[in-house]
Amino acid sequence: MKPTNNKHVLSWMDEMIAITKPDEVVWIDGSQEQLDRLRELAVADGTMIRLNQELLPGCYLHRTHPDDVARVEDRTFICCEKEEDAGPTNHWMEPSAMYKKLYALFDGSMKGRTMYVIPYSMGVVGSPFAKYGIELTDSTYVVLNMAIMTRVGTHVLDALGEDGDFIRGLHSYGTLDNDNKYIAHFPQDNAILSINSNYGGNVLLGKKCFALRIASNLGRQEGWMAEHMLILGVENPKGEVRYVSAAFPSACGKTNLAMLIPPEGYRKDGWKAWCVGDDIAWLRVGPDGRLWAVNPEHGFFGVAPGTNAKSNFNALECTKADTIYTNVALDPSNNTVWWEGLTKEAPETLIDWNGLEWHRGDAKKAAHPNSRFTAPAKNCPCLSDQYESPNGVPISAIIFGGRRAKTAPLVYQSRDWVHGVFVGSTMASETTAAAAGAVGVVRRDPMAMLPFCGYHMADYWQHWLDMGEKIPHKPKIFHVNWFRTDDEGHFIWPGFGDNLRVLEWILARAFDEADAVETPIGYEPRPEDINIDGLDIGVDTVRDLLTVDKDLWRGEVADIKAFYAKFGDKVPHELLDQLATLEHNLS
Ligand code: GTP
Ligand code: SPV
Ligand code: MN
Repeated sequence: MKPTNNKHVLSWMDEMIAITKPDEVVWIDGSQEQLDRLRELAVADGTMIRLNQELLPGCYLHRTHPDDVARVEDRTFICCEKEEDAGPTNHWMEPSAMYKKLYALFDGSMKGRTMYVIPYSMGVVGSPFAKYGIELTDSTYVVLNMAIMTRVGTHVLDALGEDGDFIRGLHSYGTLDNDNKYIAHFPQDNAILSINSNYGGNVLLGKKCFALRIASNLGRQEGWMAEHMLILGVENPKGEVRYVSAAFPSACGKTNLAMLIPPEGYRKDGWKAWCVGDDIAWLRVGPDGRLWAVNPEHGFFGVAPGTNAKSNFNALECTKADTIYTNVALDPSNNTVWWEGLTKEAPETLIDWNGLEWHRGDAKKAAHPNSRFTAPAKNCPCLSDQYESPNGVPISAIIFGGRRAKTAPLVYQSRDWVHGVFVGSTMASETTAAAAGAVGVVRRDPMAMLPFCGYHMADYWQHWLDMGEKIPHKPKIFHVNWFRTDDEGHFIWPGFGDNLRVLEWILARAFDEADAVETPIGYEPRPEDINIDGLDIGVDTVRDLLTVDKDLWRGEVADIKAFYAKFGDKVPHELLDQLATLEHNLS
């Protein structure tokens, strides 16, 4: 018997079954028994390796195809009706042409395979923020990851009811043919088609595809925002919890900031940090006129390399049970996992992410730089008690940031909302292994949404400006950079837990409790306003980290002009005015 009467669900499924021709159709009910059976199946057919169940209970390792290790921005399409609505930063194809092309690729792609039907919710089921999706997939890896990353099961179908609408997602790993790999989004139909990949962000359709690319379209129509942001609660010694959300590009520190452990002196004084989310925030104006954020996800798909007990104790704790590791190294001595940065010294012998023997000192990496863990949110020792709150948490500060070896200072504050939107729209960062392509190249990544905005980026900036008009009690907007380097290329700022020192100033500013100095780019703390007690850097280093090098910034202005030029006359005039002000301030 089918677990739903919803006619939209059933008619769409009939269509997709006719195209993909699976041998069998299995509904995912969300029960542990069913997931256990799928884990058995995935181990039996080699999709996953069962790890040491005493040391890592419920944990498994998956290795992807060596050419299928990251998001593929080149193969990602926004298929809205008109090309100009996708904008210059998205790949576009006319929807009917894309459907035709992809349904030909999906034709019979599930022959000899099982189609799994995953009803899932982004957000707490039944809450005003929640949105529902169904992903059809032939990958047990996708099912088991979705069961961690989202709320999955029959209760979602119950919430949909007989007539409710949902986001349609169809995935087949196909043949993993790179030349025919497509991640295609159809905003008019709330539909996503993904074929020939079996890697994270390309195939866990609730995540970037739905919760950002499709949801950004919904947010624009319905007056809310879908952002690539962490959500963090900072509790001060008075016991007040103040919330920030922060947008950093992929692999630029969201998970780390979201789970930070306060420095020792701060802990002694009673500071605490609470994680609400590490990657995606949906933001709406509340009845009280503040901006409220929920994390629509149910788990963390985090970067493994660099995660250790010192850099991110909480993330490491998250991965100790019921976690799926992707492309990390296997330690055959005890059937556990390893990645670069987990321990100072690697074990002598490992099986690398390709499944090949690896020896300490080998030049190649044992774990892929974009290897990841999929861990349930409930594993997080610092999970906020507001994590499941149906209305989310009120945001007092929005923080933008990126990886900049020079140019961007440790922290600055925008003069107002419009200036903050300008700061977000001009964000730049060195590229990372999270997407296929070159690493370490500076590129503009507005609001960390370059790969995730499901419509024209300049319309998205306008939406940010419009939202500003709708939020009576607007969060203050800041920019941070943890990644300035010295002449030898070493990071100057200690980062990680010590980033709380910067958050302290940010939150004090957000509540009008701290002073600032004006610079050509915005407000900055005085160097002595950043607490460095217990650090081995001095106030002069902080002064260096806060310098605004006018020459570098004039170069920045030229680069922003060239970047804005790509968007033609669609760039909101408010942002052009901000650019003119910046140029004037630097002259
Ligand atoms: P996505 O999941 O790809 O969206 O990435 P993310 O923004 O959550 O990135 P994450 O927190 O996983 O950080 C990625 C890399 O940045 C890791 O290698 C971290 O070790 C490094 N990193 C994070 N925070 C800091 C910091 O404050 N300072 C320095 N130097 N490195 C950091
Ligand atoms: C990112 O690349 O920003 C991620 C990982 O968070 S993925 O889900 O693959 O997009
Ligand atoms: Mn991300």
